[in-house]
Order: sequence, then C-alpha cells, then structure tokens
Amino acid sequence: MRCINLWTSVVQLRFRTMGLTGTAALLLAILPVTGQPVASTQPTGWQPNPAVLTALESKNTKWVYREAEVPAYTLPEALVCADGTKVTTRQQWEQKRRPETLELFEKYEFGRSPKAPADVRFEVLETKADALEGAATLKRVSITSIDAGKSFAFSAAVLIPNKRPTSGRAPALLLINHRNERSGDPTRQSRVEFWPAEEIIARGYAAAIFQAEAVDPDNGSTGARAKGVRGVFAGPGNPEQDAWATIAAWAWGASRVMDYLQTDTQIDATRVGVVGHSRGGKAALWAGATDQRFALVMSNSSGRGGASLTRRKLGESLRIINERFPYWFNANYKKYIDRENELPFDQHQLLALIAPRALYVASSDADMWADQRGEFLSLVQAGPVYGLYGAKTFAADAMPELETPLTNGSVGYHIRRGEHDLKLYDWQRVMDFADKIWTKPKADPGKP
Ligand code: GTR
Repeated sequence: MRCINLWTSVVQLRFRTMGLTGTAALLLAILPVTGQPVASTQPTGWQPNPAVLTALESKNTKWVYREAEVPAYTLPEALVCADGTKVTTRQQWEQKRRPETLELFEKYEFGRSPKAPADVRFEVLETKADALEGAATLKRVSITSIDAGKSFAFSAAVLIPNKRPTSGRAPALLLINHRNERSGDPTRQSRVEFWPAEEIIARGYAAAIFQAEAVDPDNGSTGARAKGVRGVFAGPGNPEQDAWATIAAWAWGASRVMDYLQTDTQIDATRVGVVGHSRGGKAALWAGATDQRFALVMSNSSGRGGASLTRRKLGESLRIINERFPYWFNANYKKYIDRENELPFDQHQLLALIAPRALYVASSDADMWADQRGEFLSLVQAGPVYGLYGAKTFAADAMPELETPLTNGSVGYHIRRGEHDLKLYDWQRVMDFADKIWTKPKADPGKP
C-alpha cells in the first residue's frame, strides 16, 4: 500500500514554489497518494498545537514531532497474503490472512501467549450489594488459572449496576489498569477520572477492572518476571525471539477476567468492551486481537506499538520504546530498531484484527509522543478489512477537530484537549459509542 508521505516532499516542494507553506502543505501531506492532490483544499480537522510543538522541541530536539519530517513510507497491505494472494472475501480473511496477521504480531511484537488454561476457577471473595450508595453491586473475584500442574491466581473486581436491562444482564467495560490501585479503586474511597465508576454505572454499564501488575509486574527484572504469570506459564515462544512479553501477559489477564464475566449471570458477556490507556491501551488492542469474545475495544493514547503507525516515526521511536521498556515486547521486535520500514506489518493490521467488532481509538492533543495522527491514520488503513464486512472506517483527510468525536458504524475516534491521560471525557465518548452500537441498555427499575 503506497502511503501518505510520499506526498510530503512533493507537495511541500510544490507549495514552496507557490508561496504556500505550513498547514496547507501539511493537510495535503496526509492525503493518500492515489490520484492528484487538490491544491485548493483548506486545512481542516485537528492540527498540532504550535505551542506544544515548540515546547517539545525546546526540551528535546532528537525526536520527530513535525508532520513535514515524517519520512516517505509504504504500508504492508492488510489484504495481501504472504504468498501474494489478494483477499477479497471474509472467508479468505478469516481462514488465511487473519491467522497470518496474528502470527506476524505474535512472532515480531508481542510474543506467543500460552493457550487458554485447561481450567480456570473463580471464587467470589466479596459481594457488596449496596456499593456506590446503592447504585451497584461490587464483586471481588479471585481467578485461578490451572494448567499442567501449575497455577496462577490474581483478582479482579466488577461493579454491576443494580438497575439492569430486563434480561438482568448488563453490558460491561473492562479496564486494564496499569496505574496504581488508587486510580481504579473498586471500594471508591479514591475516586479519580481515570476510572469513573460512578459515571459508568449511571450509564448502565458494569465497570470491571484488574490491576495489570497483579498479572505481570511493569518491571523488566528477572525477579519481577518470576512473580507474574510468565514466571508460572512460560508459553510456547523462544526467549531469544518470540516468547510472550508483558503487554501480552496483561492481555492474557483481560481474557481471564472475560472467562469470569462469562459465568456471571448479571453480565451480558456478548457485550463486553476492553479498555486501556497508553501501555494499557496497547494491551487492550492485543486482547481484542487475540480474544474475539471482546465485542468492543477502546485504546486511549496507545501510541507506539499500539494504534499508531510505526513507519511514521513521529514521537516515540521504536528504538526508545524498546530501550526503555524492553520487557513489554518480544526479542524479535528489537531487531527492527531503526529499521521500521522492514517490519513485516504495521499497526493498522493490529486494528484490522479487531474487525468487524467495535473499535474506538482516542488520542489527546498534547500527546505528540503517541503520534495522534498516526493513530487516526492507522484506523483509516484498517478500513479495507472492515470493508470485507460491509463496514467503513474513515478517509485519511477526515481527522476531526478537537473534541469532535467521529463515528462510522463500528469504528469511532476522538482527540481530546489536554495531556496524555484517560479522562472522564474519554469514557463518556466511548460510552456514547457503545450506546449507539449496542443500542443504549435500558434499565428496568423493577428488576434489580
Ligand atoms: C511512555 C511510553 C509510551 C506509553 C506511556 C504510558 O513512557 O513510552 O509508549 O505507553 O509510557 O504507558 O503511559
């Protein structure tokens, strides 16, 4: 797939001769290369905040933040198989190209997770029917995975609205919480926007959560690793190449919580979304890719290795993420440091693995590190796979203005004002989206 920034140099050269620079050239730089550029197009949609750019560049000139510096790149075709076959049907995608694509991400980025454990047991440690001033029932659950004589346990919590649809089952949003317990406190002694459980419950959704670090510590030391699930279940990969890494372990944790949610008669397991921010957003995407029981995936500012296109090299580089957080990814991923264009995939294919299920990508204005436009374009480029299901994503030049959410059937996107964070605004928009695609769950006050 020829892409986007082949234009940059051509268009900017042309515009310089026309006396046009800056935003006009920038807008054309993001248009796909097919066809001729429309020189009269005015810049619309989100543009980087000049003050943010200047501040970033004054702090660190080493990284690329300007669109004009994004190199020319060619994206791998999501719908062309390794043997060159073009995928034109859902069946070919599901039977051939999708498994091939999963294999690429296992082999070269996240590593090979163990198969689902032979046995998963749940123990409800606590049920509090009057949580949240009576609005919800809190359940704390211990989840034990058992396989080949080994076991690993961690706990999760779920707040379930006491007013539920007539089926008695509420749809749920599961947060992979990579921050501390105060950021996602099921007792609600600490209430922070990062996990606005009251708001989630008021909207009719169950709010499920687990601590990512209870599954795998966010720490690269051997000692830390031994304490997590990877210290118990090594998985089928080779540590020098494709052994599973921390992001995959967190995604595995989300799947085990899903195992529990499927058994809870107050949860509508056909409507469970997995949500994550930043490193947790990368894990949410991988959970959605590997576990098709998740009907909705939301990645918030997942950036490099998550939603944003690696070949753009804008913001966090493959080098820096692998140097700072080598344990998030497998060993093979490191072989592509400074060789982004040789990666056998790009992140639009990770998003495509979620098709045709609901996918919501969100970015924030000041978060150039995550490459906001790269996240949006990745969603655009997942379009052909959604297209096999009669669904659409967006056009490359349709990036919306700040806080102007864009949805199209099963995909949605917004860019929030402000910093790299998960805020109430982000939750509200993903719930608006879920209301739309799932048709708003109707609470029946008569049926707790
Ligand atoms: C950054 C990391 C990003 C992102 C972020 C986070 O330091 O480089 O890729 O994941 O952490 O998780 O907050």
